[in-house]
Amino acid sequence: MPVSSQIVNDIGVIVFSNPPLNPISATAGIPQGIAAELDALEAQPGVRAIVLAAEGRMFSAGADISEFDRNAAEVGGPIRALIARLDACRLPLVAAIQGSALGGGLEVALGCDYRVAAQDARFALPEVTLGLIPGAGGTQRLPRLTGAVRALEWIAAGSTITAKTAHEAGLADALAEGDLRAAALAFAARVAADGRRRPRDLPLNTEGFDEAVAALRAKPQNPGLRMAVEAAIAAVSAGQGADFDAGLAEEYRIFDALLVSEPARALRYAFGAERAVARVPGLDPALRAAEIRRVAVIGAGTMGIGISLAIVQAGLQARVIDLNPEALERARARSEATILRNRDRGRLSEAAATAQIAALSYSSDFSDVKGHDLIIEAVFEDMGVKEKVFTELDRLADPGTILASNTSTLDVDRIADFTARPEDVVGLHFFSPANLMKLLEVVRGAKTSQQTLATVMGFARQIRKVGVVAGVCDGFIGNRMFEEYLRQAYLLLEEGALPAQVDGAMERWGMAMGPLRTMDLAGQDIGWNIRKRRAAEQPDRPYSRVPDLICEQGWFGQKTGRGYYIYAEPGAKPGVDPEVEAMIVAESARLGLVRRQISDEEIVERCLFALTNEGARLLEEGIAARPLDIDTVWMNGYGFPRFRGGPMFYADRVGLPKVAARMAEFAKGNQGWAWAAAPLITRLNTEGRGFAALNEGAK
Ligand code: 3H9
Repeated sequence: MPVSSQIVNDIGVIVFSNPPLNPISATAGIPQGIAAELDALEAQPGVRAIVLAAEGRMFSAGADISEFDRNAAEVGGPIRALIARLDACRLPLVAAIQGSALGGGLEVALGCDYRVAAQDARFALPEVTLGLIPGAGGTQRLPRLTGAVRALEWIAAGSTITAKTAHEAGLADALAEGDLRAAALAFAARVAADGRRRPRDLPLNTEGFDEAVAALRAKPQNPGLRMAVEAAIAAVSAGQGADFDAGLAEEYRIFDALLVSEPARALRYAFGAERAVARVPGLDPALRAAEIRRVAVIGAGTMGIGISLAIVQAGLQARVIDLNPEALERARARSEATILRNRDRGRLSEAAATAQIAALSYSSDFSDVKGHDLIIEAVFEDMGVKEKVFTELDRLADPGTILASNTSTLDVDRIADFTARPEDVVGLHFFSPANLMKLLEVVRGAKTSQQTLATVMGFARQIRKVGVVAGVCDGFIGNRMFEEYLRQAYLLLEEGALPAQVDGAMERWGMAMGPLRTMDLAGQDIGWNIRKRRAAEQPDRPYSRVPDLICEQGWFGQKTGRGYYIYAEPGAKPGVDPEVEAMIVAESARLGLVRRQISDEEIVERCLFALTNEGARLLEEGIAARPLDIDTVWMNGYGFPRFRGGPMFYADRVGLPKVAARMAEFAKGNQGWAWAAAPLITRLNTEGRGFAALNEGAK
């Protein structure tokens, strides 16, 4: 039974259960079940108060997101009806909260008179992260408990509140010492005689509200979040009139409208996609990931440092191995400085910082690769160097150890064949800075075993990365698509745009950083090397010369002070570089191209549809299993705005027939060969389907 009740002495206890995270799902009968148990308990003459509790590790993860694509009334109806039923109850109500009370889960608890929480409980109204606001009274009841300013700040940021802060702020009424259920029962017995104390009846403190609104509006915010923040301001403001129900109705109206908005659809998709990537097609779901505790990282360069930090941040041991003792010393110094900076900024406790430093060790002796569950190679990107490393790993590593390469472009199958155990070899492509970036491309070689794959997917989760499986090809999913995106950015320069226009258009559209600024940040020299190799390997796919012209000057981006822009120092704001602009204009003339005004719309379409087209090829080739894998890569590794849902989702929203028509137009222009439509796009259009059809069954 998802909801049950009992009477303990003279207190009714309702317990609901919808494992693993107790979403308030109407399909599972949770809101209806709670209301029914309430009816039954209220009808019992001896019952003096009621405790509402949940089974499992958390009180509730909120309304059931998987039900959100129904019509708005069906989404809001059941949970709102439950809370209205709580309002109408004659007996005092106490929520007993363990783990997290999120979104609609917290709103149900706010429909009770009191909240008793475990010491380690967490509270949040995280709806803005889904492009929404709380839609079951959260924007109306929370302000009455904590004051409007605090409530607005928490709702607008989707903040997670600790039990201690919740208690101080009036959101939690008591923190349980020991057993939560017993504490809630004792609390209920104490307040039973006091009658009801509904949050909706409490006075509202609005002191400082206008200033808080002004401060929120002054904060830079991406356009996706901005909409939800404005909605939160409107809803909390609506609660300041005399009529509670009018405020509530306004909140419902705003929530229902947001639910069908494009950003909310995209953010919902992103939420589901980031979880669906863990269910790898063809991988036996019954296979359990082997436990990874000790990891060796070969190479003490930037990637090695970032990877080892990501590992110790997750509580595992990392040993950095590099034959050069000076490189090791530099790595140690940089890693410790990063950890201590995190401590100084309050992101880490003293104890956690000490533990992370202790979990890192360094060795210049290659035979120390022994005794590890996983070895991640992060050495120079050259097949000869990889061959040496993997031959040695094969000779020295314990049997069964997983051997991973952090290569970003090289052939993982060739690397695997340097060993006599290719089934244990896999690609783990981290993104820089590896301690911060969420994405981990897991490259499945032709001989990678199911067990190896299952274990590294488990490892990705352990180190809090979003692991996405890719097949072997030059660039895997992300970089292969990035190549086509950059190709268009460079061609746009040749045809008439300037760097700031290209970047500005993409950033206004929502990309975290425009393509040229990204290259300046990453360092142009890496791309230059790749282009030289590709020029030899793929002479039929010529590249614009613009980036090479800049590299030939030794202008590699931020680290050299110049790239597409001028930088006073690394990390400084990019300044327009007239010399670069002159070089671009001269290149157009050399090519005989008459420079033209290019609209922001064309810039955005060309950069994005180039991604979509290459993404479709990756699907055809089986490099990416589903469109959602591609979208997850882009949202987590390349600053693609979550409120747009990724390049494949976005193309569906534009409409694949329109995308194909625009590509056909572009094919008539400069370097039109790059716009040959992927057969998959043509096929889907013929069938009247979109990429979404290829995601079906992922749940
Ligand atoms: C809301 O409440 C609106 C209301 O204000 C108004 C309504 C009218 N629903 O993330 P995990 C699934 S909006 C359905 O891997 P973790 C998840 O998909 C909601 N399913 O675990 C996954 O399924 P699968 C406000 C949900 O421990 C499984 O549970 N709430 C929900 O890493 C495990 O999830 C939020 O925004 C849900 N609400 O993280 C919280 N939540 O195994 C959203 C999870 O099939 N949830 N699932 O892939 C989270 O942020 C994380 O799941 C959480 C746990 C931190 C709770």
